[in-house]
Amino acid sequence: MSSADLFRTACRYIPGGVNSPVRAFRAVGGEPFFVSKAEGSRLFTVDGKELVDYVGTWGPAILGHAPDSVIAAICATASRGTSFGVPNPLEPEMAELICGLVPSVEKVRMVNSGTEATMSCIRLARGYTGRDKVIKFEGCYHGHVDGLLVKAGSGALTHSQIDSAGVPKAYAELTLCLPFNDLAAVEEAFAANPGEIAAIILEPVPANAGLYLPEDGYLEGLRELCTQHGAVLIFDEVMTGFRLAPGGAQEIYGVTPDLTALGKVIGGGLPVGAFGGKAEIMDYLSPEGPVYQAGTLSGNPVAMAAGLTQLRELISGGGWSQLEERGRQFEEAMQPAIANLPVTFHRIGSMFCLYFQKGPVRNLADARQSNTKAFAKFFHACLDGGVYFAPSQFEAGFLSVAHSEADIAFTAEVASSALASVAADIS
Ligand code: KE4
Repeated sequence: MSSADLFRTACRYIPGGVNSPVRAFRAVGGEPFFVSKAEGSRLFTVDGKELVDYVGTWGPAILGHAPDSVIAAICATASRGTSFGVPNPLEPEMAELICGLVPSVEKVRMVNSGTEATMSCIRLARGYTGRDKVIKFEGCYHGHVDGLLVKAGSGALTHSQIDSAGVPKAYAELTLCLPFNDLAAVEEAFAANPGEIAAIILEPVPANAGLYLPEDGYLEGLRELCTQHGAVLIFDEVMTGFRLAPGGAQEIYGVTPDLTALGKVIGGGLPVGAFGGKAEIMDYLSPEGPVYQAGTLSGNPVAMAAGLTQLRELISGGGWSQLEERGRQFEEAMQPAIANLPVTFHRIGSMFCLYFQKGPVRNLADARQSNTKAFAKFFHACLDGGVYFAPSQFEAGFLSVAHSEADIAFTAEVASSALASVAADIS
């Protein structure tokens, strides 16, 4: 069946034809293609097209798709049973590896998605502090947690549902949503809500409104304010964890959160999330403490085997220096095409974003100035040329260890002609 046929059937039985909104191509127009196989840096569509993939299933495919070692580990482990509902040896193995790679994580609990990880961090911070309010930042996306779907990024932003229907007003009122890179706004929030703020949660490198970076001193300032006011500092590293560095963004910026949410890379493509941090806080979790959190498939052996194998291959293969080198090559290759256009290219490690505006882009308000119509034309021109970027201006792009220099050269060529085709729209 063709993508069009499959999508028709999907729309009959699945809302919007997709199991996650960002996949619906609503922001760029047209219909999503369906993939029959993915390998290395490539996607193979049911229509016989081959694409260089810069979405990488939104981050997990850091080694590229279907690495031999990960597939072998999944098959071998699954042959011994897929889930026991009883502890298995790979759970302490994964926990020890995560705690070894992320020094701020003294104890960790596995869950099944990034959403579960951030939701659990919030509940834990509230239980630990006895406070209810939470500070988040406009444009940051932390999964579809009720209280965090307030001025959220990613698909919520793409579909202009940054404050989702179905979230009770009472929940939203407990969420203070502030502009990113504005420490004064955070100081004012603490002053206006003395003793009421349980936590600050943020993406240390926001990558769900495109990709922009924390300004010098910003993360350190948040750390100081949380310490001063007795609030829990939560880094949502679901996307940046184990991607930007072994210890994630907190290693790059040298700022230590109290709790960290993790996901994507640690599942090797299977459904996995995790959250961890100070043992003093983590021990508030049931059965040790009064904060309840649970999951039927949390720590299941197949997902643990996939994640452990992927992380170990990253470590043994020096994956992070390869990712930085690929990212540098990609940025260099794109320069000639973007040099004289009013676009803004951001990159950190293997994550990047090309904003269709002259910038600067420091926060959500800036990001929303982008020419999303021009982005949509660029996206389709690249797709027609064999390159798949995220189908929204408000997402990041990802390189993997599997992207070759030839992939990058090919991509720069395709992107260059795609940019030429929209140059008139943005100049
Ligand atoms: P999941 O529940 O989708 O596993 O993770 C939620 C999440 C939490 N925190 C951050 C920083 C995230 O980026 C995400 C999920 N990222 C999006 C892509 N921007 C997932 C793609 C999708 O929603 O289909």
